[in-house]
Amino acid sequence: VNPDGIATCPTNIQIEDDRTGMSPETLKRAFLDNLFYIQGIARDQATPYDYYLALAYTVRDRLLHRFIKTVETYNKRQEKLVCYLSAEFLMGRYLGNNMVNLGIYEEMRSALADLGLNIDEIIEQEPDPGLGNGGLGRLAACFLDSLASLEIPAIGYGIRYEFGIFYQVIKDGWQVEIPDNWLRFGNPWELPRPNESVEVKLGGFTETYHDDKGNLKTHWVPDRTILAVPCDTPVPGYKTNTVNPLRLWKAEASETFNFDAFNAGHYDRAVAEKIDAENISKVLYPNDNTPAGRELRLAQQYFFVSASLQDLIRIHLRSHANLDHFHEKTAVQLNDTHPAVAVAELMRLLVDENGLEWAKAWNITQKTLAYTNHTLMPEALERWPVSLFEKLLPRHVEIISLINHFFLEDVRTWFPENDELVGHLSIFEEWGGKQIRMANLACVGSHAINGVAALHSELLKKDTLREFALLWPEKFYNKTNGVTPRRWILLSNPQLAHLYDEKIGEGWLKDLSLLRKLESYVDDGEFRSRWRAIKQENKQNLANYILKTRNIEVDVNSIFDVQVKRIHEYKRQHLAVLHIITLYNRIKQNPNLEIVPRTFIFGGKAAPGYFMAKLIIKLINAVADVVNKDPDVRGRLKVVFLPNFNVSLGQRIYPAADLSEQISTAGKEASGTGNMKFAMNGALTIGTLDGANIEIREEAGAENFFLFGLTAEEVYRLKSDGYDPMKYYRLNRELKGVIDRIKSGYFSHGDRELFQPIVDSLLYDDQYLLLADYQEYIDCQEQVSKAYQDQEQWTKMSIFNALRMAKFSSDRTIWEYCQEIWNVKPVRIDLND
Ligand code: 4GP
Repeated sequence: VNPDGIATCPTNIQIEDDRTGMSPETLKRAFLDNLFYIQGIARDQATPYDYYLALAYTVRDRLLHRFIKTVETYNKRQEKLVCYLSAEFLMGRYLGNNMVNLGIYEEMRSALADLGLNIDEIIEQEPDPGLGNGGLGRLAACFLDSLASLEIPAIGYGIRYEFGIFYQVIKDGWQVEIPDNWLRFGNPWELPRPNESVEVKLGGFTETYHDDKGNLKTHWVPDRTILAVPCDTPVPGYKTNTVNPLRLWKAEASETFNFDAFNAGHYDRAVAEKIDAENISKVLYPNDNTPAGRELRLAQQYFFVSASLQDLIRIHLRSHANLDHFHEKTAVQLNDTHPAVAVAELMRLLVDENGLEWAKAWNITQKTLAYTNHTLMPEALERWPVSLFEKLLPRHVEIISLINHFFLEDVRTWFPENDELVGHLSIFEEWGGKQIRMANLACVGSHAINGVAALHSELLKKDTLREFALLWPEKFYNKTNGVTPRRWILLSNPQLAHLYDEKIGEGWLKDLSLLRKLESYVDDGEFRSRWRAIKQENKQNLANYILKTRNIEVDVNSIFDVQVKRIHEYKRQHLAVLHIITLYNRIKQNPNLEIVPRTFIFGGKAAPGYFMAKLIIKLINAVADVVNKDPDVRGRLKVVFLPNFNVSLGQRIYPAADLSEQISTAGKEASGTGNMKFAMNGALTIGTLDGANIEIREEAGAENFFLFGLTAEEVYRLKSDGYDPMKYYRLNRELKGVIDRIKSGYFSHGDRELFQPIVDSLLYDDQYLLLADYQEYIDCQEQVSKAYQDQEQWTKMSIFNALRMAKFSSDRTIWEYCQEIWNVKPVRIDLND
């Protein structure tokens, strides 16, 4: 009974007031407290998901004072802020990463162990937030980690999709897409900020008027207003006090329902507007390296861009009288062209809404914005029909026309009578239905343009953005991609991290070049066997997972030969399939053939509308079915397709790989980032001279890399000389045998039609030159097998790869952006300030 005479019930919970303490004892009390008072559940009733939430809240508490202090410090210090505008943030699970960055992982592990709970099992409860398609979205996530770790004032701006990238299941060998309802059980990491909502307008028309000084002005009369509600997720740096916001916008109706319609009994109509508005942030378009080209997609792009820029202007005006110095305090990076409408929207906000003169606004806009290109595929460059743009954003079409007009006027004075050049540079594509070229808009409106690997940046200048590079060579940069070693080494491969810690301390996680100090250990037999033991354990873990999820037994002593990434013809998963069938045919011809056993592991999603990619998944599974069951093969070859490849599955796979397949047609993969994660975890790469492979090979040493295939230059030449894939088919007996086996229906229960589209595309078109690269690929794989037989030598190569990847830490990439493009400095967060 308490002093007021009210009976109290014993809870066995010691109420924990200290929400910042990091000792195992405090953490344990806080966890139990949250389980009881937030989850509202008794321990003996708690599900694993309850434990997850209680743990998440315990960790979140430890982020919040840092988060609040960070924002407070930024407001006070007024240093320049980086804003990363991206339609995708593929963050992966938060819990483990947040504990790692706070430095409480081990404390938490022991606190939970005391309670008889296993931290790894709890971590597995978190839904993997898949708000991105692949490389571009995951890069944004690595960048946020590095920005906070380098103590850079930054905000990530994007869309809070209610449904992320679909969940992939495999049925009868085919990909089937299931909606990803990731928010179903709530999201403990996000903090909705409804009081900071902004209005985003769409549709309608424009009209002109005279302002009080008699100037002719334009006014946008939209026909729809949508509320953008920010939801903030704290993103902590690794062992810094910096916790930056990832601000994702949720679309809501400005009024919940239409009262007049409701009163008149039209219930559907009363809520129609609400449904319409909410649709904008409903679902991520599942396209990678291809534009979706739908009205809703354009609405999504504009929605988050407008909300973010309004937010930035509001932040600026809180402490500045006007926007004259906006660009000195704000750097906005456009992650591909998805947010390129920012060029027009910032102009509109400055000129129409804040009364700046056009020329001044244009200067601010260009100095604020910078653009990163992520793809060389011409079909992937976004273009919007002017008619569609006009329907949603009539004022922006006018603004873009004016921007284009002034820009082309300049071009004509610099290059008189060069209509062809003008045609290439124009923001508008005139033929085949007028369109807006978003890459051109982004280039014209930005002060910096960059590619994501050295070769890619060169090819942008030589090809995709050639005319802009002629015009403004000084605007072009290269920023080779990187990945965060916190998630991709420490969290994914704790044993390897532990080995590093033991030898050189923990400094390598902030400065990956320190790993070079370990190079002398390659000659230490004991070190090498530890290295092998770690790989072996990771392989065993993956083998267990494969057995559990796919019911396939794999040999952990075989080469784990892995290709995980989005399924795309240019990435050439089907080239790897040709290799598998080559080995299979050899075994069928000579069942006693000695071959080095291999496990081929694939994973990746296909865009639901991309027929060939889906057929490639079916082919992989069809070949797997035959090969895995054929007694002649006697376990020497296994083929596994792991469904639903995502960030958390990646964390299992990269550390377990022996061989990393990076086999895109040269000149097609802008950079790749999976290639970096594999190498950091000690896989050797078989790859073409494409994207960042080139730089990985330079860093690891050519002798530690399996190179094959045509160069970008040779690809170009072969194509312009007239490429004839049929010639390779006719002249190469083994290749012919492989294709004929697919053709014969051998992998499709006698159905000769099923894989016909793949066969035809290879024989009669072969855009991605599989047949031209086939023989070199097969020969190179032969060398891989040979090298694997010398385990000591293989281990040395593996060690060199892992230790020499400092260049591919996203810390290095972000630091370069800070220095060369954003001109921003770190700001230290002092919790006692
Ligand atoms: C990807 C590129 O395909 C990949 O090479 C690159 O590493 C990654 O961006 C990050 O820069 N592009 C996309 C896309 O994901 O949707 O265009």
